[in-house]
Amino acid sequence: MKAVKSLLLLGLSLLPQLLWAQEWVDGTIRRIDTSSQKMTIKHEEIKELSMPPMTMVFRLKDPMWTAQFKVGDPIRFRVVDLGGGRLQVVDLERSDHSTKNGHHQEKSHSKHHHTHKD
Ligand SMILES: [Cu+2]
Repeated sequence: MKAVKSLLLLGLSLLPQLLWAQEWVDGTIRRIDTSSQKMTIKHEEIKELSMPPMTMVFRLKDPMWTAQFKVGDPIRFRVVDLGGGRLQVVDLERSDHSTKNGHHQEKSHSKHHHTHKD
């Protein structure tokens, strides 16, 4: 049993990250647990894991994230299923749309009605 388990762990660590965490998921941070390096995230649907939108706890790959992010932050993240119901966030970034000036204006002005020939 021990050999099987270590083989399994070895296999997981050798897999390239892209194979098991391609999908970026939108969410909002609800709670940050610094001591256990976990984050409660209200997340949108995760198709890779066949998971509907919900609020749940994730482990964090990088402990620094507990200091770099705060409750209420809108985020995008990628998650890996470690098995046994343990999910770990392996990529995390803020998805604050209001930080870029003029971004919204640019969107509202980009009309596609100029393709007609006069
Ligand atoms: Cu979930």
